[in-house]
Amino acid sequence: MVHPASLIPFAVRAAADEGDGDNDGAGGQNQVGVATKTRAKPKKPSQFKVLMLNDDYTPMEFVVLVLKRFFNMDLEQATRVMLHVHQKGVGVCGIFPYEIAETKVNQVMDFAKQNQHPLQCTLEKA
Ligand code: TYC
Repeated sequence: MVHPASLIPFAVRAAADEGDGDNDGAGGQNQVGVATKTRAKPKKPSQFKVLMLNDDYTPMEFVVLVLKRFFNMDLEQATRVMLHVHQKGVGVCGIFPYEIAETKVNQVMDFAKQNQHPLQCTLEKA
């Protein structure tokens, strides 16, 4: 990955950062609360797998419906993933940034509970 700072010519960076560590370009003479500090090494948001777990009671049709509704799969994809989980015990529904992955897990668990199925869904760092 190309570091974003390396895209800025050195002379420009040196002029912008007067070296007092606050990156505000004011040499430490600035007012309180000017939030201009940038992260030295920007982190790309970490990704999380949403996993579906097998059980003996949730109907296959319900799992297919969940995969279509919350993971935007078509019938063929959803059936393939459902059968994979049924046979192997666990399968990946998708990979998302943490907050989206967490939301999907909650949506699936709430929907399963509403319908009185024991279907379990969880997160794992990708
Ligand atoms: N094993 C379930 C059955 O035979 C079907 C099932 C598939 C349940 C996938 C959960 O995540 C699951 N009815």
